[in-house]
Amino acid sequence: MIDLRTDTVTRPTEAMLESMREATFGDDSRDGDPTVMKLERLAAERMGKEAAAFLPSGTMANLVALLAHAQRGGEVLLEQGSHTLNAELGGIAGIAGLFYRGLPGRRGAMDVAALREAVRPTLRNQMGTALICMENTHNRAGGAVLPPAHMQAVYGIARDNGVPVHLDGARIFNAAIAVGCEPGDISRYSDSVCFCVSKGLSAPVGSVLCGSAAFIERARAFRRMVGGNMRQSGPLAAAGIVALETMVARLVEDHQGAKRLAEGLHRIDPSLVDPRDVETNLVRVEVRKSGRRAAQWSADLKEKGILVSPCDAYALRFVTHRHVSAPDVDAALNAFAELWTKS
Ligand code: TLP
Repeated sequence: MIDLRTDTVTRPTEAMLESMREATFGDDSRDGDPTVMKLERLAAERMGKEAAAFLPSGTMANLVALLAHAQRGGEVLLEQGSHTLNAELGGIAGIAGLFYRGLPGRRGAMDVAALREAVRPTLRNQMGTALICMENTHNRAGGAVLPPAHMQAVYGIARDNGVPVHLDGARIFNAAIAVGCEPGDISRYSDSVCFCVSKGLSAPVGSVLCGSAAFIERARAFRRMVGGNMRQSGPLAAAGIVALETMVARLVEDHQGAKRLAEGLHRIDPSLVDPRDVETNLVRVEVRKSGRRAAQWSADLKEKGILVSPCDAYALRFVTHRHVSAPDVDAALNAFAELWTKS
């Protein structure tokens, strides 16, 4: 099977397994654990923030960020295709008690004019904006990178209005590699940022939330509240450290694989994808022209040994990662081409 469903399927490297065996086993929830603290320091440093907290997942990191930034009943402004609104099962409202407004966007970048109109103070008769969120890279927009100038504009509006900004940087290292900058050059346009070590960076589990020392102190309390304290999480943090120290630069290979895939699909039919839109390791493929739904496509591809995820009724998502080689990409293209000519 060639697994193009997601980059979370990446297995730990030998160096990670070795570091996990040698890790400390302190109780992170009681006295703290030296390996977890090391990962948190490293993460905060990379993101240019004062402090960080290690969490079990990106979903929980976003939830804890919402809880730590915003009071119940406040309004959160996000791009309408964001992962937080579309794939985190409504925790923003159901758990954090926040009202939200999805703003229109282009390739994951919210419309700045719409943001300017939507942001508002709390008055006697209206709830105000409690938080603005961005996502970079943007999952549903096919791994699109937010232009730094866009992030700067959003952050400027937020600051002018005294509103904090959270960045869902689950794949911020992919964004940094694509732009050719440091992740800190991206996270500087946010007050908090979370990223995953469990995706293309290949660690088995974990996300890190970074921000000011006071924010992270609040976040630690909410992490405990939602059940995110992990006790002897040293081995998981150890793998995360190896991920940060050794697995970032190679993400460029995943981006090259995604480009190769997009170019091949474009040759099969230009309606499937525009390779110019593929900036990182996610490829969003529009299969509407075939008349067959994405779920059907994914079932048919599975029979040919290719796993992909439907991401909309008529769109598939192909994700490249460490276990997908150039010949794997070509095999996926051949399988797709056969099915396309039949449709
Ligand atoms: N994304 C996953 C799942 O949605 C399936 C994926 O395969 O892409 N923010 C963004 C932008 C994400 O893409 C994800 C995970 C998360 C947050 C949540 O991270 P986890 O899965 O660790 O809770």
